[in-house]
Amino acid sequence: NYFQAKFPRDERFSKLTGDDVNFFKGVLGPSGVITAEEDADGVASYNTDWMKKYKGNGSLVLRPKTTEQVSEILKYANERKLAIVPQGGNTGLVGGSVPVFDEVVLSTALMSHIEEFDDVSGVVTCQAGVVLGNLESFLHPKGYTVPLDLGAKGSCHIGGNVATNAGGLRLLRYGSLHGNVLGVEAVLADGTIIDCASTLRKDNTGYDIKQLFIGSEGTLGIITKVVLLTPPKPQAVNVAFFGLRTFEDVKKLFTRTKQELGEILSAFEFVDRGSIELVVKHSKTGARDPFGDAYPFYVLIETSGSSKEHDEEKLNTFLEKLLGEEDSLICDGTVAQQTSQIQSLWSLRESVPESLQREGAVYKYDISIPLNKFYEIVEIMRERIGDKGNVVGYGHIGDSNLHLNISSPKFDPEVYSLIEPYVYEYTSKQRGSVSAEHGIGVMKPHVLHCSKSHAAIQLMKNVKKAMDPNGILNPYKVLPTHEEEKIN
Ligand code: FAD
Ligand code: 2HG
Ligand code: ZN
Repeated sequence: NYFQAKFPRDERFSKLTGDDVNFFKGVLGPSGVITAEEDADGVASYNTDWMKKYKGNGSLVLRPKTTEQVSEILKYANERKLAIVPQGGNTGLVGGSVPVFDEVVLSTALMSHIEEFDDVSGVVTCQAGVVLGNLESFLHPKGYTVPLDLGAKGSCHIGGNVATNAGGLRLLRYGSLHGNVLGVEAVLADGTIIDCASTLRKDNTGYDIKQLFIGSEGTLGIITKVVLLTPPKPQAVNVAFFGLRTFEDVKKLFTRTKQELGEILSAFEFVDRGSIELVVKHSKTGARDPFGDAYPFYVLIETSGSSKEHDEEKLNTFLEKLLGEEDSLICDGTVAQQTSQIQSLWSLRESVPESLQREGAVYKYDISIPLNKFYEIVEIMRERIGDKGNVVGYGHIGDSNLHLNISSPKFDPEVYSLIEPYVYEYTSKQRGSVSAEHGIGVMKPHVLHCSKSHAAIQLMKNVKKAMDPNGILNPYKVLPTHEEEKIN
């Protein structure tokens, strides 16, 4: 834990009493309530995030099963002015899912029912707490799949995905959740249930209210139900991995790939040499360097289509063509033949975040940056940090989304001051985004202005005030506190 809030607890919020706990036990029954008094370890895990960077001091966890229970909880909390943190799978990377001080955690862990599936339209309706990987397993035998895929799919909840507008590895193919989510049911701070759980693709009846909840990170309402449009499961998935000399070549390869594999392309992911070294160093499954020689840059291309032979042939021909060209863009390349090989190649990309965690303290930046500047910030940071830390870059080239990560054996204020505010100011100058896909949480409210105008932030505040006048939903997150605004 090395995050220290630079603002005090908001004293408008009440402190939890025994009567409050008894009320919640009455609503949920004893099994739906975990208290620090009765189960300190149980509560501790809800207070700490996946990175172990953020640690709150909440003493109560509520685990409702139904929308009506969520509504009763919020109505009471709003009247009593008790602050609430919604929590899904707790895999968020910006500290949004855990208390900052003593907020009550409302977990969707027991809201895990898949309610309805239409096998003609592919529309699925489920409770917010369904684990993404479980939803995928439910859909696959029916010939469908989820339109988003993340390394955290074994733990993250669909409600958490919608609340963060998670991007992930296949956004390039299926687009963002703003397009794939057809409906949302949510509970407002005062307990009002907003039923926008439409299953329609077209519905232009005024403001599209559900969009407000997508990416609102638990600050506008608690998502209780999600209606998702799911695509057919591809019949054939192929993966190729390339080693390249320069980042210029990575960009050229992206253009060529779109031109030559466009209609079957489902991912174009990038890792640099430093990232691969971390994966190999920390692998528990014996991950190895993909090629005999080491290269500065690597690209993973995935295709998904309806004919294995056809796609395989297309990919092989593409690889042969690239290798055969004078001044080839690629130094080496391989196409996976079997499922196990596909998995090993994917794990060279997907295991980077976990490998980084084993290095000590990790300073994580998730930025949208134009492709012509994509890798420059990694090189600048290497220059600035020198041997005080390890700087790596990887991410979703297809979406211009760089994951810049820096690690040091333990949290080092000097390293930190070499990174921030520099990275945010640099991103702002390129008109990039300080959060491409992970959200703002408690990590970035103070730099929201780097990517949003004053007027836009003001409008966000007005929306928050209209939907949660007492500010009980996920306080200190997304919108800057008064203290943070004074610093700017
Ligand atoms: P949590 O972490 O529990 O919560 C995240 C935020 O949403 C919090 O602010 C919380 O208050 C709010 N929230 C949760 N549930 C609800 C709800 N029902 N109603 C209202 N608010 C709610 N993210 C990407 O975008 N792309 C990636 O490729 C990606 N890969 C990852 C890989 C790893 C290994 C890890 C650990 C994380 C990754 N993430 C990625 C980040 C994270 O997994 C996503 O942000 C995910 O969508 C969070 O889901 P969750 O259920 O864990 O939410
Ligand atoms: C990914 O794409 C995730 O692997 C995590 O978004 C990124 O660790 C990160 O910075
Ligand atoms: Zn990512």
